[in-house]
Amino acid sequence: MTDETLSNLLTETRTFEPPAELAAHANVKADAYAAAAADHEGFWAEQAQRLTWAEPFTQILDDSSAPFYRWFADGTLNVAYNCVDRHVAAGTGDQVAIHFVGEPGDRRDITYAQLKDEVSRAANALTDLGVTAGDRVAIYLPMIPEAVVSMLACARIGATHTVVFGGFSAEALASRIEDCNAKLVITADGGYRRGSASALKPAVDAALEKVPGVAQHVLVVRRTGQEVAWHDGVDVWWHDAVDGASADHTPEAFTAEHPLFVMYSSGTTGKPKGILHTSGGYLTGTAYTHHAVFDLKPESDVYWCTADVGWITGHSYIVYGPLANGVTQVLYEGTPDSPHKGRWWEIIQDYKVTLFYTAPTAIRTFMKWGRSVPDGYDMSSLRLLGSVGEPINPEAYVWYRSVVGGDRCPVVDTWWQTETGMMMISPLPGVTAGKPGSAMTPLPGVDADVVSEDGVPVPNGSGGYLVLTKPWPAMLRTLLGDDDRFVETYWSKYADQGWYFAGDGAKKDDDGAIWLLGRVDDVMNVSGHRLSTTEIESALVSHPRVAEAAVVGASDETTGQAVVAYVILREGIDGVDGDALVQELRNHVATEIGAIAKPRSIMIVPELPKTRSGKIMRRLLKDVAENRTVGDTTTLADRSIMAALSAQAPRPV
Ligand code: 6R9
Repeated sequence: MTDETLSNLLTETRTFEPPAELAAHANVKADAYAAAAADHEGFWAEQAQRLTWAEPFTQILDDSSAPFYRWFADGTLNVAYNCVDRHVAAGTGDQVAIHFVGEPGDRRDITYAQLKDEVSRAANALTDLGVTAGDRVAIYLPMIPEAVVSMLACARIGATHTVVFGGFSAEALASRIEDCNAKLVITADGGYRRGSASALKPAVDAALEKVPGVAQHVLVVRRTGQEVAWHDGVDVWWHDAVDGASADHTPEAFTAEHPLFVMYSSGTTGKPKGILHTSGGYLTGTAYTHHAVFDLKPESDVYWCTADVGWITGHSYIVYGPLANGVTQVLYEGTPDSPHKGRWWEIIQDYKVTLFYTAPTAIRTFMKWGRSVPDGYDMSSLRLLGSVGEPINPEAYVWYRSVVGGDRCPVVDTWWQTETGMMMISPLPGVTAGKPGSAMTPLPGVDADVVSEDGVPVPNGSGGYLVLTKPWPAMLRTLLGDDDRFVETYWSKYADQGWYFAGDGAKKDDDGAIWLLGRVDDVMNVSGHRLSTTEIESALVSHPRVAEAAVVGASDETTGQAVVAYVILREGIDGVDGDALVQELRNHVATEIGAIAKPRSIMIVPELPKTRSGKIMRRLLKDVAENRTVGDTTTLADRSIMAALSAQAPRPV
């Protein structure tokens, strides 16, 4: 973030008080902060009572081998039972759990009773395919109900799932299947995206060829009906295996620390990190925050989170938190502009959505399309709006509040991470006044601070690094197979204090409210998705023409940041068709990682700016990418390089 944006942010003075009606009936009132501060562990033990435990826990937090914390460790539960069966047992089996809206217009309502049957059938089918507790299952599906069912079926039998976003390439899928040693892959023939059927199964076939001998079976949902290559003995149709299976399945209880899922996320090195979450603490944290931050009234609210289940937001706030709370929610398969730009607003109107959760990048896109689109729909059902994934700029916040929320709905800007599992810094809608651009204060039971390089909390009005100063139940437990990297990445910077280092810059305003300022490491945030500069650099360098590559995140009006790459060619530029090569390199990144990682622009350069010790100075490349006067170049080994680079305008593609 530039200094200019930073000062813009800090001169933002608008505040919006909680609506009186919401405040009067809010699920969580101001006293929760004091209660949690007085007894941190007691507070979370109380929240854990939202769940149904098979065997109650006797110990709350085990910090004996910190930072490998354990929560509720001697308690046992079944996560799927908590998300589905117990609602049926409580008599709300006829309530709709999922209003599914397919992109082509097909719709399906699934009640909790039906969801219980479907999850049970899938659990039996998985067992028949040889999956047992402790095994790993990779899920590579579009946003269809089977994605939710698959996750819950894994949870039900104690298998650990890893959901790989459908936009990722075969290469990325293969590395995840291999890294977590997935025994089964669940996929579909394809899904609908932007008005056409796009294939998924071929990527699974290609992935399995790259890592032979890992997955034993591929379970395939028929979604689009497109032709698929078939491998007898390996491939199994979902409708054959699941539809015919018994709907009777007794959920087994697992310990609270039983691994629930692994979510891969970009880190600062080329290799994605397998972030491991477990059961009891994770479900407690997501259920509580979903109840508190959305002020959820399960009997009357209709909730919609537009994230994909392939990301943590989909895990925590489509599947686990909301279903544990017995929500009725919308699940939408497609894109916001298919078949028309009012699709989302139409869905809100049709289902009378009351609670809506989306990302700033989507809001900025809608701003570009103009308010006349949402103005054409009746969205008076909405009562609360949420934002997640990246800092929301004040203008987008105000537009969201006014155009979508009719100036009556509070906006909750929720800061959290794949690693935190649950929302950490956010307003409570009935308590906290909202300031456009600020995530405000840590939630009850969460302890965060903004500190200097050497670990001193900064005074109000100053900036520093965001840290989490106490363990929380939904925290990641480790990085799969790499405890050292877990300790090194999150716990080494402030090891003396025992604080979790989030990797985000932040500022406290004069009232102590927290403003997030973006990543402080080499991780970019493109449309709310985390991408690692190093990962894209290594994808570029894997192309035979590329000798060296440097990637930076440049600010972008719509996507927050955009990928800008600089490459040095192996045999120089002579005789090269630059435009064709740039196109080829962009496609190469899409093949290696996925379309979301495609650079917005690639500059072919003769040299990269480096320090004398050989470190690429990305800060300077960012200046060029953002058309700024290049900053301090005194540490450069060769200062003439920057003049040459600046003279070369980014190649538009
Ligand atoms: C949930 C999710 C985490 C990173 C995080 C931060 C950024 C997320 C934010 C936000 C400012 C918010 N981030 N929410 N920044 N305000 N409300 O997005 O997880 O994909 O792991 O990304 O996203 O930089 O460190 P994940």
